[in-house]
Amino acid sequence: DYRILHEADLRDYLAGLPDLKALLGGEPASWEITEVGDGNLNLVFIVKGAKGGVAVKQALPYVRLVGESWPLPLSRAHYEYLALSRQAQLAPGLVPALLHHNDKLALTVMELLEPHIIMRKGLVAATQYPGFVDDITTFMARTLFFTSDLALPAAEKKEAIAAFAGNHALCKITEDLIFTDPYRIAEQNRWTAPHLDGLAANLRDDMELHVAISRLKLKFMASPEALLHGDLHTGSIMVTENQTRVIDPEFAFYGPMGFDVGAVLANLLMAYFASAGHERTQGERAAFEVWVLETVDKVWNEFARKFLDLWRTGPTGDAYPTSLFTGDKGALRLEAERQAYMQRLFTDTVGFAAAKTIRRIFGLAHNIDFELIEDPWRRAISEARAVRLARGMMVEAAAFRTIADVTGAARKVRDW
Ligand code: SR1
Ligand code: MG
Repeated sequence: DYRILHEADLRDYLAGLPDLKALLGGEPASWEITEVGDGNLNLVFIVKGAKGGVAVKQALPYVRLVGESWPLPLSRAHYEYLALSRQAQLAPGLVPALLHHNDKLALTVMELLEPHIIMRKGLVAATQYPGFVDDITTFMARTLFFTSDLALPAAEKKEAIAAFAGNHALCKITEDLIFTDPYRIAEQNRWTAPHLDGLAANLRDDMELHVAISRLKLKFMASPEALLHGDLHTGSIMVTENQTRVIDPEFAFYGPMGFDVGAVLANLLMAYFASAGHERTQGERAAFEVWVLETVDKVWNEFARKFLDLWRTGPTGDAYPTSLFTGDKGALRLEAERQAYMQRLFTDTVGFAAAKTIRRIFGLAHNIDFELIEDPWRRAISEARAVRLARGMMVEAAAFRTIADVTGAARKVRDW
């Protein structure tokens, strides 16, 4: 039953769904339909009628960025729908409203987010988002805590892991493109050449880095701690000045929490390093860079505060049974253990943030933060700074004890 939908086909399909037809309003022939997808994998249509609009996402049976030579299961649309539904329960108002889903067509219809834009585009334009920290930390704290063994009975957690286990083709993309290819010769790697040729060769020869990235890969593959978004970069977040919506969870699966938190931090840090390469006044540049680093600090600190708060006051899962931590002595010991847990999660986060940075500079999929810096030397300088910080964060993740250690190191590298 699957077919790739084109405009006319989509119009007929939506016209056959009474609720959506009413929401759009007017005659279907008058609906304005535009394909706007600029991501790596899917088709995305904006449909506007006399009364309202919707966004329609359809998975293609291959990787859009590469073409039909790289097939990819349509089932990712099913997992994206599952994840969006769960995230909507756990973090209401922070994901787009789901209006319709069709597994066979690998198609999902969602609320049209207007006037939201992709956050990465805003960051490239040096826009500051005052509501972002509160929203993204609520999203991460709630989706990660409530799907973990800290909050769930073991059987429920295991059923939930199983529900996402089939999304392994998307995990494999991450395993290859983030955790393996940038560190070896791979056909699809690319970088700002020849400026970064030497750095690329260093990565391929750096055994400490190879051990560190392999440990992270193992953690990614073998630590089903919580339901991850799985691709939580600033291209998966839509914003206005005061609103945040997390989109595109097609990489969702049960994995290590630090992978999501690290993705957010890495993409903010890349926006920070890219800033020096973009045309903007000195004043704009300075204000933006101060804001981004403050945001990095606050994202970790607020996330940790909210997560711990949920742990102290929320439901109790089968890990850390309350019967083992009774009385004042038990309460004190459990609180110390919570702090130790957060420290381990921070170390994971630092390592994953580094991995998410290096892949954007030497792997297949790049980001516009760097790509839109026209002058290759300026681009390469921004990228090399990001790699310098990332190398240290990956190999010596545990030496970064607080987020201030990360932002402090970023400031030093920025002036390098
Ligand atoms: C072939 S897919 C490349 C990348 O696009 C997605 O956004 C993920 O980040 C993936 O790694
Ligand atoms: Mg995406």
